[in-house]
Amino acid sequence: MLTYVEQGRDLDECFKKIRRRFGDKRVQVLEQRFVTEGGLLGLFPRELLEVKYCLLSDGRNNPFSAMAGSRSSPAPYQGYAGALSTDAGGGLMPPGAPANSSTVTGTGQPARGTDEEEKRKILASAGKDPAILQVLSEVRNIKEILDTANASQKADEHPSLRRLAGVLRDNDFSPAFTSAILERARKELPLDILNDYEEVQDRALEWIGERIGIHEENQFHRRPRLMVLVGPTGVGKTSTIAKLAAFYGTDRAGRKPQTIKIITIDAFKVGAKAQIETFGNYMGISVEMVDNYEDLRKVVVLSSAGADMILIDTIGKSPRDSKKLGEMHQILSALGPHAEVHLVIAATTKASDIEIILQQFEPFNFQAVVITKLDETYRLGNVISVLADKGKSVSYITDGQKVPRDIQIAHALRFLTCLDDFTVNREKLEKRFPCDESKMIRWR
Ligand SMILES: Nc1nc2c(ncn2[C@@H]2O[C@H](COP(=O)(O)OP(=O)(O)OP(=O)(O)O)[C@@H](O)[C@H]2O)c(=O)[nH]1
Ligand SMILES: [Mg+2]
Repeated sequence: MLTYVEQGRDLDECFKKIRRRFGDKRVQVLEQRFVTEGGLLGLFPRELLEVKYCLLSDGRNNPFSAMAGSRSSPAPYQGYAGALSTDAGGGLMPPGAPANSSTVTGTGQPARGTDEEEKRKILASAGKDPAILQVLSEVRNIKEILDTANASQKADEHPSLRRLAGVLRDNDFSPAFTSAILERARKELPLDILNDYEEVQDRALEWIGERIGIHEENQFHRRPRLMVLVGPTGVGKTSTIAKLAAFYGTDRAGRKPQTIKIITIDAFKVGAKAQIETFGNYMGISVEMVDNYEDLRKVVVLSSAGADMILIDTIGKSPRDSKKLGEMHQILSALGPHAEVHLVIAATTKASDIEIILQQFEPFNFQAVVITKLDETYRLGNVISVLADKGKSVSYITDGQKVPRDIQIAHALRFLTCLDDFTVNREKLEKRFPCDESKMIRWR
């Protein structure tokens, strides 16, 4: 079997190159991997996707019949060099091909059952590989962009909806989210409302707000309440721990101050200890450092006496580093099933990366997401779209570097007022999404 290799920024670019080379011939992708290339003295290298593939003839003359029988070298995806579409499972399929189309065995007979099983296995293992997740996510994005572009170019689209589509896109809402809002507008808004753009955007803001999941704080915690923050590096976990400690540990907002303790699983990072200890000393909060399961278990038991709440800070983990994520997961299992896990994500993260972060941190069973660095972006559509799509809710938001001031309990209105190019009718939205003052954090 002759195999070929193509490199590109992403799968789309690789397929374009394959198409240039082989026209509309069918291909079978055998392997995908990221390779680094170039760079000056090893600095600033470029990461490229490398696709290994072979040409497919039709089923009667199958060029990879030997491979189809080999379970050790499965073929992750099939596709045409010419065009791509994704099947329900995220795999690439030739346009128009049935979702369960199968490869052909060495005898020329379709091996539907085994290939279905094979495909499931491949997709399951692909679902754990961040590199493949990235590729799948980008392919899905390409498809969504094409779908929305087609939808918004409809000649008979009302001008208000065209304008709304543009504003949603500029705010980085995903094509799927944008399409859903436009579809709802087409269905629900009569012509007199469509003719009034202000009214159209008010409705759109309401619909966006409805899709922002807000995490309801459990009022009846076991004592002490264990709250853990996990997430990628540098997103603001430690700063948020300090903000939370100040919020729950003082009588601001009319709450009874709670006795807080902090544990940090961050003993490896230079300066990490000093960072949180300085804050702990200032606030009179005890801070413990641990780096393994046993010590965490012991420290939690010891700290539990007299504590209302134990905040656990963790070392930032790259979502690409499955091994280190696994180690952190193992250490945190010392907390038992009652710990509340919050995943911290910066609002500046692009949508496809948020998807990967959510997926890679899923084993931590996080109950909610903390969105940080709201002050650093005017585009929140990425965060809103992905969280809505994945059904995740937000517990807190932070919008600045000042400890303890720059934190709030999550609220739909806070997201809506951050959107660019929308004129927010605050009064109307406050009625639609009322603020429970007792839950607000008011430092300012
Ligand atoms: N603008 C802005 N900066 C923030 C916010 N939250 C945190 N930061 C800044 O982000 C940087 C990293 O914050 P940390 O709290 O150390 O982040 P971390 O997630 O603990 O980092 P690691 O422990 O290295 O993974 C610091 O400079 C913070 O001041 C925020 O809401 N807005
Ligand atoms: Mg930290």
